[in-house]
Amino acid sequence: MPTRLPVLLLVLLAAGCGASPPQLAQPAGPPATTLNGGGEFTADGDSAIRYDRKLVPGGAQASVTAESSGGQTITSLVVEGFLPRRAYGAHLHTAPCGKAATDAGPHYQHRPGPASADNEIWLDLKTDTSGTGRATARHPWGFDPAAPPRSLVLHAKPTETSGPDAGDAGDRIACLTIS
Ligand SMILES: [Cu+2]
Repeated sequence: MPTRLPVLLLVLLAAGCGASPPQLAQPAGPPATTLNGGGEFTADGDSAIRYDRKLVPGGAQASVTAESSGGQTITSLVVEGFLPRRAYGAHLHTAPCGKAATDAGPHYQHRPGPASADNEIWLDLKTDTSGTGRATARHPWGFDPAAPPRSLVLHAKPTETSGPDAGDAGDRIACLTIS
C-alpha cells in the first residue's frame, strides 16, 4: 500500500521528536567485541611476523580492526609497503601467530562448515602502485566471545572462491595477532 508510507513516516518522525532520543532496537546477538592488531612485520616479531621476505618486503606493515556488535561484524584491513600492483589473499584465523606459519591454525569460521566468504572472514586485496592495499568485509553475524578470531594471515595468492580448493590461498607469508 504505497499511499500509507508517508503517514507511517510522519508517525515515526513524530515519535522521534520527544525530549529523549528514540531508543534504537538492538538485534539479539553476542555482546559487542572490538579486535585490533597492527605493526611492522619482522622475522622475529611477536605479533607481526613475516614468513616470506620476497612477498613481504622490509618495512611492510598492516593494521586490522574487527568490530562485532548487534549481530553484525565489520572487518577492515590496511597494508602498506607490500609489493606494488599485487594480489594477496588474507583471512582471519583461529589462533595467535607463532614462529611457524601454521601456528595461526585454520580459518576462523562462523559455523563449522564450508570455506566461503560468507562463513569466514576474507580480506583479499590488491596493492596500488605504492604497495598500499585495503579490504573490508561485512557479515550478518557476531563473534562468539568465548572463541573470537585471534590472527590475520596474509597469503601468497588470492583466495580460491569455489571448487574443491575453496578457501585456499597458497603459502602463509605474514601473520598479525589480534586481540
Ligand atoms: Cu588464511
